[in-house]
Amino acid sequence: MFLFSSLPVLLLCVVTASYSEIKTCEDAQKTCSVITCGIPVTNGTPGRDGRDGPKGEKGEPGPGLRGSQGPPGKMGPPGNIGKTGPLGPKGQKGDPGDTSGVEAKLANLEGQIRILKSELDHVKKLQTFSLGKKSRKKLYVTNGEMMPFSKVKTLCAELQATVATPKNAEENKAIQDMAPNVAFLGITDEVTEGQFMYVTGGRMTYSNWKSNEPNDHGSGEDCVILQRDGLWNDISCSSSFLAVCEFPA
Ligand SMILES: [Ca+2]
Ligand SMILES: [Ca+2]
Repeated sequence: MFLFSSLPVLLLCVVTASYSEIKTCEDAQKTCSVITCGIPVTNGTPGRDGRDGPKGEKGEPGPGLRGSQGPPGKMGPPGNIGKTGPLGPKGQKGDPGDTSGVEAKLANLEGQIRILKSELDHVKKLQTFSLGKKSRKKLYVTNGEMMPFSKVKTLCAELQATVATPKNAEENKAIQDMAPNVAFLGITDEVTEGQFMYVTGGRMTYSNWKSNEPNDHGSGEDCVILQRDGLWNDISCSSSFLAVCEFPA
């Protein structure tokens, strides 16, 4: 629209310029937007930069030097245990070791054991002579103390012995002769009333009861004592009597 509306003015300016040389171009510039003077025109200033173009393809690696290798990373977790490998080859037979030192020590120990055995036999003979009477294969020993039956059992067990238990008349006499007082025997009817058993196990096979005994008198009598006359009586286990232990000799 502006081009068409300004066209008559342009034509008028050209006509006016051609017909009237008196008018200067300076005058024409005041009224015309297009100058048709003969004055030479210089080039304008460069225009602004255009928009960025599309991204190009990745280029080749540059010619720069490659960096040095970094430090090794952290150690990873341990792997699973592998299978057992095959047996290795059998080794060569070794030289005989020096056993002279060991043999000497062994010989020394054997000598000491022989001396100890000899001393032990001597002590046993003295013990048999001084403390008890030996009946066949048994040795009876007392410390002369009076105590409840439970303590007698504990005392004999500590000595790796058992409470004196006569299983025939000869053994009963042996205990009677060595005991300076009324002694407990290793026999009770604690498990079943009236059924006397050995403390070491098994039913009683020999007895030497006093007449009218055992009577389980009063609140109950489950232990057995050997009287000074060699006869037996059932008695309370909590009463105190002589401790006599029995060793297999
Ligand atoms: Ca009883
Ligand atoms: Ca009784």
